[in-house]
Formats: sequence, C-alpha cells, structure tokens
Amino acid sequence: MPAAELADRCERTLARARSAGRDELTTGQRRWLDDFWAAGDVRIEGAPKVQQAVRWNLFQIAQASARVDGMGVPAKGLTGQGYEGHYFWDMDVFVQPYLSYAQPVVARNLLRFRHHMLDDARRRAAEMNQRGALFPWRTINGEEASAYYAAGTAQYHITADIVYALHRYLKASGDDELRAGSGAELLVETARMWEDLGFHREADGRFHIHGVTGPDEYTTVVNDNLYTNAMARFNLNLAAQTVEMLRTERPDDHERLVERTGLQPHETDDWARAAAAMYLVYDHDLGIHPQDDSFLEKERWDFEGTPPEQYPLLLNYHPLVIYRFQVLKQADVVLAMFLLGEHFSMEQKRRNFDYYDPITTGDSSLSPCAQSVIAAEIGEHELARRYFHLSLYMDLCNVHGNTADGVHVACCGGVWMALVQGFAGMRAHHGLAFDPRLPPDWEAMS
Ligand code: IFM
Repeated sequence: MPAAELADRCERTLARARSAGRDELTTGQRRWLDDFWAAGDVRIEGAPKVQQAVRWNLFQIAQASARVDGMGVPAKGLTGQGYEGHYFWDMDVFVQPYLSYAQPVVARNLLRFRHHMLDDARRRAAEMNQRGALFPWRTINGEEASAYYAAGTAQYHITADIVYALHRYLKASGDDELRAGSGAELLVETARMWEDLGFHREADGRFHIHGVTGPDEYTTVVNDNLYTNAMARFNLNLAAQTVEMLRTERPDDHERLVERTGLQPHETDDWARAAAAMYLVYDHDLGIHPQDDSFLEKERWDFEGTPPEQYPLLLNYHPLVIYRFQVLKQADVVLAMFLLGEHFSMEQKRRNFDYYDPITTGDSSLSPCAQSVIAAEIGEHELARRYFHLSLYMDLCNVHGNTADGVHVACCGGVWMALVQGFAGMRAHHGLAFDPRLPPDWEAMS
C-alpha cells in the first residue's frame, strides 16, 4: 500500500478511536475475545498449568489469523521477523484444521486467499514445465520466494497440502458453494499438475513421482516420497470425485467449471487412473513404508556420537553431510499416517512409528505434534504426552532458542491437533468420531 494511503488510513483509525473512546474499544475487544473463546477454547480439567499454556497457544492463533482478510497466516504470525512474513504449508496443514472447526469464516478467507494465488500458481507450473497449478513452497505475493530449491521449491507437496486444507474445511463446514466454485477450480488445476508431474511406468504398472522433497528437510530431491505420493493420490481422487459430483448433481456449476478451466472429459479418468496406480513404497522385510525409494540405502546417522550442542543439525553440518544419512528433521511418513490415517493399518502405524521415531531429531517445531498424535493412537501414552509438551512449551520455554524471531504459529496449531486429534482421538474420515485417551491425571477435556 502506498505510504500516503497508509498514513490516511492511520489518521482515520485514530480519529475513529478518539471518537469511539476507550470504553467502546475495550467492550468491542472483549466481545470479540468472548466469541473467540466460546467457539474455540479447549478446556482441560485437573491440569491448570497445561490449561494456561494451551490457551496461550490458541491465543497466538487468534492473533495471527483474526484479521487476515485478503492475506494469509505467516509462519511467525505478526510476532517477529523470522521468515520475513512468508507463508508456508504451516498455514494450510497446521493452522487451518483448528480454524475450520473453531473459526470457519477465517478458514474460508484463507482458502479464498489461496485461490487468489491460483493464477500465479498456474504461471509457476508453466515456468516449471508442468500443466495445471503449482503453488510456491514459500511466498508472500504468490510467487516462489524459496532461496534454496532443494529444501524449498522441491516441496511440491505444498500443492496437495492446500487441497488438504480445503478438504478439512469442507468437511467441517459443509460449504457447498465454495466446493462447487473456487474449491473445484483449485482441485482441477492441482490434479492436473500431479498427473502431469508423475508418470506411469510400464515395467511395474505403477504411477511414480520423481525429484521432489517431502516434509522432512533433511532428505531432499528424492523419488517417490511416501508423503508426497500419498497426498497427491488424495488430491487426484478428491478432484475426480468432486468433478463427477458436480457433473451429476450441479450441472450449472459443472459447466462454469469447464468454462473456467477448459476441463476435458477424459481428464477425470486420467486422474483416477493415476491415483489408483500411485506407488506407495513399502519394504516387506522390515514391514515399513520407507520415506522414499532410496531411503533405506542410506546409513543411519550417528546419533550416539552427536553431542546435544550439535543440534539442530542444520546449523552445525553442511546439508550435503546430513542428506547422506537416515536422519529426519521432522515427521514425514508419520505425518502422512496422521493426515491420511484411514489408509494405514494399526500395525503399519506401529511399525512405521517405531522405525522413524528414533531417527527423528525434531529440529523442526512442526514435528512433535504429529509424533504425539500417532504415539497416542498406537498406545505410546507417555511418549504422546512428552511430544505434546514439546509443542505446548515450544515458545513459552523457548525450546528451540529462537522464539525472539517470532512465535512458531504452526506449532500452536499443532497443540490443538495433539489435544483434539491425539488425546481426544477425533477423526473426520467418515463423519466425526472420537476415541479419547487422556493423560491419566487429566479429569476431563472439552
Ligand atoms: O514450513 C516449515 C518447514 O516445514 C520447516 N522449516 C520451517 C518452515 C516454516 O515454519
């Protein structure tokens, strides 16, 4: 916004404040906060300190998202200079689920914001030799702003993460208008990108996606990253089903969609075929899903020989050193098992968790919430609580030593996930279900 316009706006706000008076402003603020807590509080009985810290985390989400009109939620909210105000998947995967249930209007605004970036994402796809839309890993104005492609641009999963946020919101709200309009448009363009990015390999009849980086930034530019492939499959299926639903149930919306996107009749079949053939790497000997097709060929990182002061690894070792080993910055397969839990058996969840947990450093603040949710699900209650505490106190106790750069807003969303999807066992795969497993000293949670 030009400086003069900004100055005018400030003057007007000040004038309004002067005439409204302090009491009126305080009352308005109080009303807003009362509404916020009425819709989105999590109450824990029997653990007052945890309760206080939970509310602090939820309040950070309120601060970061309350006035996002036309903008997004930056990784640090408005609390610090870290990441220069840029948006990542933090907003879509970690903050949106809470907002979808507690502040659906804000969740909707954020999706509209992503939709406003669709033309940029179309241009980005073309620039990267792809059809459809490719969302930037890191952005502030719709254009890719990653400085280092291996741990940035190569995270194509951001595109499916946005679709995941859309799906969560639609499930929670039943907003058919958004589904039929901008939602469907997002689905078409993103499905196109995945179908074009991957390829059918004749030799094994599977659909593969090569040359991408998954959520774990200590393993980059790999083939068939499990998380990416599973999320791409989800994206492709959802797009095919939504277009089919519109065609049969909302022909006018379908027609508009065809006009806006140039959708061809064969495309939904192509997406469904790619999804059905999607390769999800699995190792039968270990009974686990390797993180990608070459992950198991690497040596395990020497954790025993790494002193605590050498963490986070990214600040103490060159990336090329880290990339050679089996070592995770953050949950990857474990996150896939959380977001797409219905596609993994309990046995797979246990085996995968047991494999990845000891080699996950948690150098990213986005990790412990996913680890907590899966630990709770497989009955590792003490571990679930430990990871929950890490998320809960990440900034209150400056666990990563960088809170001065700003609050880890995704981690605050993760606190809600660990509470509601971990301890309360909420799942929304088919309808809404709860399978609570509260820490023994908590009397109740609501
Ligand atoms: O989006 C995250 C990423 O997953 C890990 N590095 C920091 C980013 C911003 O929070």
